[in-house]
Amino acid sequence: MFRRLFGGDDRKTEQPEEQPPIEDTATNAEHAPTAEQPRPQARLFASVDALDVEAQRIAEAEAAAARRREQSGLRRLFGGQERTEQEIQREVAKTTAAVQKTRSTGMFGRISDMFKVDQLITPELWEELEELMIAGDVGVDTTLTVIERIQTEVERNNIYKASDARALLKRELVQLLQVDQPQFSEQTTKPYVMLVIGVNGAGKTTLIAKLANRYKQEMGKDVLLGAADTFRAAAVEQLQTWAERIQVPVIAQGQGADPGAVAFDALQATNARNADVLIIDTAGRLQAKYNLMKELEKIKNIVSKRVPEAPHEVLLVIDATTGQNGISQAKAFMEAANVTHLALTKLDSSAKGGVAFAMVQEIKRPIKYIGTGEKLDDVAVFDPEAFVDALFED
Ligand SMILES: Nc1nc2c(ncn2[C@@H]2O[C@H](COP(=O)(O)OP(=O)(O)O)[C@@H](O)[C@H]2O)c(=O)[nH]1
Ligand SMILES: [Mg+2]
Repeated sequence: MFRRLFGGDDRKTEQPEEQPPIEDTATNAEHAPTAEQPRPQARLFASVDALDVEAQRIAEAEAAAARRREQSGLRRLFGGQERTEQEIQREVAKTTAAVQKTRSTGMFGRISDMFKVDQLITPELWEELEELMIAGDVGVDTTLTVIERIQTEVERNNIYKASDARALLKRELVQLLQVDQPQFSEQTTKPYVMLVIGVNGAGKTTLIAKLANRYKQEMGKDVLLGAADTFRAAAVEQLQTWAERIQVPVIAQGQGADPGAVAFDALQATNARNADVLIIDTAGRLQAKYNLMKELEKIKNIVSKRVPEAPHEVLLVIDATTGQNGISQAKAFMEAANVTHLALTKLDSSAKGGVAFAMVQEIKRPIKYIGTGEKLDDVAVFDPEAFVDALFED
C-alpha cells in the first residue's frame, strides 16, 4: 500500500496476496492523495508521456541520422543511383589515395598520431592541435570553433586520454563538412543543366570531361557540352579534345564568341536532341569581377528562359593547392553566381586538405566532387566520413 502511494507503482501483480482491498486506502486519509497532490495515476501518465517524448526523440535522432547518410556523398551516390559496395569502395580508395600527401607530409598525419596515444589530454595538446589545423589550412575561425566544441564534449564525457578523444575529433570534423543544400536529382530532372564556374586553371574543363564521362558510362545519360569559355582559344579546343575522347558532342563558336550566344545554342541543341545532361564550361576572369558577374548573370538568364528552374547545379571549382587564397576567390564567385555545390580539385597534389573544412564553413555549400588526378577516371564523389577517415588513416 505504502509503496503504491509513495512510488506510484500501481502494478497489481506486485501486491502481496494479503494486501487489503483498495477501498481501505480511504481509511488512511492523511496519506491519501489530495486534489492538489499529483495522484499516482497522474504520475504514471506523466511517466508514460516522458516515455513518449523519449521515443519521439529517438525516432527523430534516427531519422536525422538516416537523412545525413542519404545526403552524404557516397550513399547519395553518383546521380542519386543505388550503388554497390564495390563502387563505394572504389570511391573510398580514390579519396584515400588522393589525400596521401595531406596525410604524410601535411598536418593531419601528425594530428592523427597525437590522438592515437594513451597520453593524458593536456593544454599543450590543444595548442598543438590548433597550430596544426591552422597550418593545415583549416582556417583560424573554423579551428577555434571546432576545438572549443571538442573541449566541451571531452569535459562533459569525462575523457582524459587523447586516444579516447579521437572519435570526438573526427565526428566534429565530419560535421564541419556537412551543410544542407537542396538539390535536383540527375535521375529525374531532364534536361539537367549544370554551370561550371571558377578561376582559370582551377580544373573546370578537366572536371567537366570526367563528369560527362561518368554520366555517360555509369548512368547511360545523353550528355552535351557547351564551350562558353570563349576567352582563350585553347579553352575551347581543350574541351573539344576531351569531348572527342569520351565521345560526347560539344556546342562551340570559337574564341571571342559571346558566351551567352554559346549558352543559347547549347540549350537549343539540348532541347532539339532531347539530351539528358548539359554541362556548360565558363571563363573565370576574376580580375574583372563586374564583367564576370554580368557574364554569368547573362548565361543564367538564357538558361532559365529555356529550361525552367535551370541551371539545376552551379558547380564552383576550387583548386585545393591555392589554400586560403581559394576561399577569397570562392567568396567572389558566391557574389557573382548562385553557387549550389563545390568541387575541390588537385587534392592529389595538395598537402593542405584542411582547406576543405574552411571552404565548406565559409561558403556554406557542400563539396560534391573531388579531383584526384589528371586522368579521366580521377574524380570521386565527396563523402565527409570517407574523407576524414582517409585523413586519419582509419
Ligand atoms: N593533379 C591534378 N591536376 C588536375 C586536376 N584537375 C585538373 N588538373 C590540371 O590542372 C590544369 C588546369 O585544368 P583545366 O581543366 O584546364 O582548368 P580550367 O582552366 O579551370 O578549365 C590542367 O593541367 C589539369 O590537368 C586534379 O584533380 N589533379
Ligand atoms: Mg577550361
